Amino acid sequence: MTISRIVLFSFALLLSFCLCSAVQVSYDERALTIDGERRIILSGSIHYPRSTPEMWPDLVQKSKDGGLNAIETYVFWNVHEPLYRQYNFEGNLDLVRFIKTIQSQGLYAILRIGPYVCAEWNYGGLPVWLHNIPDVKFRTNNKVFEDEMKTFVTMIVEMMKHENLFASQGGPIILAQIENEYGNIMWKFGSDGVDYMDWCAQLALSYDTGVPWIMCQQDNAPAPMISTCNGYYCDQYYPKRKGIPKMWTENWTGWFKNWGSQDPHRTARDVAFAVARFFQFGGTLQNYYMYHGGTNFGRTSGGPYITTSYDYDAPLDEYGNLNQPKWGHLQKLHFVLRSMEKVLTNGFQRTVDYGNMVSVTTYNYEGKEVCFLGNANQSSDATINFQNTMFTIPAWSVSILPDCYNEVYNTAKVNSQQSIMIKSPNEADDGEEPYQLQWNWRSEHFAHRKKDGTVDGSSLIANALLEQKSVTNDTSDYLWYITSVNISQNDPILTTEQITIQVSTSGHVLHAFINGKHIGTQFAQNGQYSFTFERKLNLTIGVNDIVLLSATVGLANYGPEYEDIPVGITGSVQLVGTKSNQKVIIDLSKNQWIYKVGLAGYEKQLYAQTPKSASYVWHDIGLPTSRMFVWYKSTFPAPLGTDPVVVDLMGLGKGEAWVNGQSLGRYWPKFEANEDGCSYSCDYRGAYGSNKCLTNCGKPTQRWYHIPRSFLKADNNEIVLFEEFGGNPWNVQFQTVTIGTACADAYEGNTLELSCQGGRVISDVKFVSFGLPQGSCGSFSVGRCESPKAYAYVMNICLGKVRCSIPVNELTLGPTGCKETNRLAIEAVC
Ligand SMILES: *[C@@H]1O[C@H](CO)[C@@H](O)[C@H](O)[C@H]1NC(C)=O
Ligand SMILES: *[C@@H]1O[C@H](CO)[C@@H](O)[C@H](O)[C@H]1NC(C)=O
Ligand SMILES: *[C@@H]1O[C@H](CO)[C@@H](O)[C@H](O)[C@H]1NC(C)=O
Ligand SMILES: *[C@@H]1O[C@H](CO)[C@@H](O)[C@H](O)[C@H]1NC(C)=O
Ligand SMILES: CC(=O)N[C@H]1CO[C@H](CO)[C@@H](O)[C@@H]1O
Repeated sequence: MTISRIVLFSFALLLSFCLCSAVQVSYDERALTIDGERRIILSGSIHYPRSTPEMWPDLVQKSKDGGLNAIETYVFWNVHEPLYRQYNFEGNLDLVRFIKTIQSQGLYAILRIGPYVCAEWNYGGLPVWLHNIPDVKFRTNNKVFEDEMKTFVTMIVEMMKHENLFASQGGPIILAQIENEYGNIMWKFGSDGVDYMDWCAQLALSYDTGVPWIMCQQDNAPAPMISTCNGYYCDQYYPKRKGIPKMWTENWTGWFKNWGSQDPHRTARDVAFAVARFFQFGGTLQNYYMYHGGTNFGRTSGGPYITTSYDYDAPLDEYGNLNQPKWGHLQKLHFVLRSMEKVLTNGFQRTVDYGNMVSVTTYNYEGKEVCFLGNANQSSDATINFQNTMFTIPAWSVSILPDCYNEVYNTAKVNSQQSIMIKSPNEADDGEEPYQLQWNWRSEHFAHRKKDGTVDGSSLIANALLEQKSVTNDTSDYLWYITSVNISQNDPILTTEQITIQVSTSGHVLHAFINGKHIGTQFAQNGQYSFTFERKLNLTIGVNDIVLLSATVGLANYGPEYEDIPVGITGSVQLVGTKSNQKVIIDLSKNQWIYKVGLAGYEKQLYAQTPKSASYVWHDIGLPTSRMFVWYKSTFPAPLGTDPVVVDLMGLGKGEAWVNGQSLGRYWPKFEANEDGCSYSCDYRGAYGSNKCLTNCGKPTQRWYHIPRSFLKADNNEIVLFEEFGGNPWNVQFQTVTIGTACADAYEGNTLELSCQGGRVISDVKFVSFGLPQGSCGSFSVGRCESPKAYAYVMNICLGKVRCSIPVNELTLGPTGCKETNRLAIEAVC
């Protein structure tokens, strides 16, 4: 369970919030209106539990600098109410503090209460105890579910009202959401689904918050609920009901990652294209899902098998760094769009089709005109004559002309720095290389039956195999299934040639022990979460102990009735003796099974920095490697500087890691990403899909784990690892993430900003060419023509600087003699 520790409340923050006056939020067929003015809302998703309160101000500031005017978040019921009627709003679950952080920077907030959230979040954000209440049925016309949902949603709405956080009270919240993508699964519930949707709408309205409510992916949402679009592209989406604006609540900036899958990437050019198209065709509100993805700390990742990193290839990376050029390229787009707000939201809109997927849209308002030249053809650039000027529109791009004459932005032309991030060793190590941690260790206990047949700490005995979360309520990943079988001397199974145990499980990981001996481990792979475990074994005459340990790796979060997807040993457990064609089967499924939830080391809180664990013995010699079920502990100094910190867990198998008692999440470096499907180059053109532009094939799915700076003290930080599969901690290293190489590839007429991070300066400039340079960052080369003066100019103003700004034109960089539009390419080292 992820009850985060109490973090002292920053009162300074509370005092800094503005006493803003109430505004009237409404909408019409074109846009959301704030005090009667139609607005363009550019929003980004940041989920508060996926970072820390100490990171929030910086994340919000970078969102604002990136041109957003709103932040969106879900509300995560299962972490706020981990046990029935026991609430937690502390630390990174402090929703009020998060909303006030948004407010203190003058941004709007969009609150998607759900409470179903999907979001690759454990169990879609609904509490597992809710599923264990008799007669409950999720997300349909079911009294038990609706009563609990109402209790939670009411609490959240009241909490927001109490702090005056709705716009109608002077707060930042301009929109709220009830349910979530219900339209995708409603068919499953027939008329009950319709009743439930109406009930949701009535519930939302009953709160009288003074702000509009949305229901995303819900075409038939009852008025006045506003249906909105989610997807990679929403330009061809139009609301079914008249009088509501075209709004896009989830524009997927990238994609999430599973254990065993490669790293997905969505190019800055394609995201920008999708956004520009949306605004070309009448959109006025859009939200990036995600703008900062962050980290699934503790056991919060959904799935099964969602990784601990939820980077998402978002404009801010997992650690809060600018993901460049994505952040910068979108920033420029946001500024252009916002400069045209009045005309876009009020103007008369006219689109002319030029054929071949090329179209020109003009908005016209009070004598002002803005134009979008769009080319959705994925292979051929287009040159068109528009108002007696020739314009070239690259394939799969949109050009924006705020005066219908000058192109100020094209989605395929990136003029922002590209940063190549590096992980550098802990500088607090006094230069000793490699820094060797001193490890202590102790073994985790295997649960076992005592002589009298009982099991210490068991919670339940049943003559059946029980579904895992119905026993654990998901308070732990681990559940022991323990039984025994008495084999008499003349049992026919002893006459067979070979005996195996067959366990059919719904996943996700199974360890088996017979008579105290580990006989095997198996985990789900290739998306097949149910599997049959089969191993040879020897039985002894008399009582044989059978101990099975099942582990989950995130509960399902999506799909109709996802809540009923079973985990744990739900099939059968059999001993199968084989002799030629004959089989002797002893079915243990209806045996007496003793259940024990969790592991002893968790029970003792070996990861915590409390006296409770101090009294336990840790060994400092004979460090075991490649041994399953070992706890490791070490101390380390915090890396110097301000750059984000990660721990490299290469060499470890699977388990969980903690720093100073705070969980970094599950780790599993041994699980390698698929070998296939990666490409060296990534074409931004053509519709994106989550299997396009993959990297990291054949490498550990996730090797580095984020340690937020606020988890660290200057020295004597304690790291604890629980190693479930067996691994080697000798290569564990602490590193900082910063910009290693900064490249520029900018077109004439732009101003290029080049910068390092964390106080570093540009220490070297490896390549400069102004003209027609070829290649890309890391492999630039000189083209047909270039200016001989560019190199000296760039060296002069950039070398030794934290940041520098270069006007890209012949005046500063010298004449090139090229006939085409000049470009500037730079590769600098931070
Ligand atoms: C894209 O352009 C090519 C070349 O002009 C043309 O053959 C093709 O039909 C176009 N594709 C679409 C979808 O219009
Ligand atoms: C799980 O929750 C049920 C009620 O929903 C409760 O009766 C049971 O004791 C809980 N079990 C554990 C292991 O917490
Ligand atoms: C196991 O079975 C044998 C023979 O049926 C019996 O004598 C013995 O008491 C049993 N042992 C236990 C622990 O039940
Ligand atoms: C079973 O016993 C045989 C003979 O002692 C031994 O060789 C074999 O490894 C054992 N198998 C298992 C699965 O323990
Ligand atoms: C509401 C919902 O389920 N939205 C999902 C859309 O798909 C993205 C994929 O990442 C999920 O994260 C969202 O939660």
